[in-house]
Amino acid sequence: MLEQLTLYLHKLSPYSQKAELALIEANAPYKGYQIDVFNKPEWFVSKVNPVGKVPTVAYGGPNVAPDDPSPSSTKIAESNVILEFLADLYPDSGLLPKDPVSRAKVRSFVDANTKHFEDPLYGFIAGRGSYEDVLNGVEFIQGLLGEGGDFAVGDHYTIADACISPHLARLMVITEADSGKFAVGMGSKLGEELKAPKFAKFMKYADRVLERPSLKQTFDKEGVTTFFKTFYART
Ligand SMILES: N[C@@H](CCC(=O)N[C@@H](CS)C(=O)NCC(=O)O)C(=O)O
Repeated sequence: MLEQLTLYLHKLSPYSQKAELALIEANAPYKGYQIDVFNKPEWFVSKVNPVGKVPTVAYGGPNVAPDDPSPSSTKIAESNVILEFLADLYPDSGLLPKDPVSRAKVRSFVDANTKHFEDPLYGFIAGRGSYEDVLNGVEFIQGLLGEGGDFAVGDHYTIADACISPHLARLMVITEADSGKFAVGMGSKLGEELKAPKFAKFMKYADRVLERPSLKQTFDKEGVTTFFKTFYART
């Protein structure tokens, strides 16, 4: 029998959203608990995650209140590790396919997302990365997308889709709202450039995963737009 699972998250955190997406797609029961990452409770750092980051999962142990975590639950940090853990907990969810080749493809996609898409995207939003690196990342990801299947790998939602969808949602925010620390107009320019036939496969994939109920349920578009406008305000 599965044990209690508490997800410590922040509603605007893309990394937290990855974990929530996987939990929802697996139909998994969980308790979500919001952590104010700008003013972290002392107990979160001392009892849940010494690094103080969300997402973090507390799995097992007694069914305690999230703000009174038990030392006997296992604490799991890092969004991609959490995705793998959830796929292991729910082997019939399809979050990881059964056959070794497809599993390797999903894991390669997760790795590529971190290196080629996630990092360049937030570098660009924070004003320390380049526009070209984001476009190169889009091209790299597009090259990994399978033919015909609706999802990143094959015809089933996997942790590959869960890991990239929060970033696709934020990519669309910066192209629509031009909000971020990059030069004025570069977000809109990116949006225009992505409409080119060259990126059609990537955009079709993005549209498809952004339409999923799990994405809509976990994405506070207005909150993220405001956050990008204020936290990454141009000075
Ligand atoms: N590599 C980590 C990144 C997690 C992360 O940076 N989380 C941010 C929120 S988006 C956080 O908790 N920041 C608080 C802090 O760094 O003190 C993951 O994939 O889980």
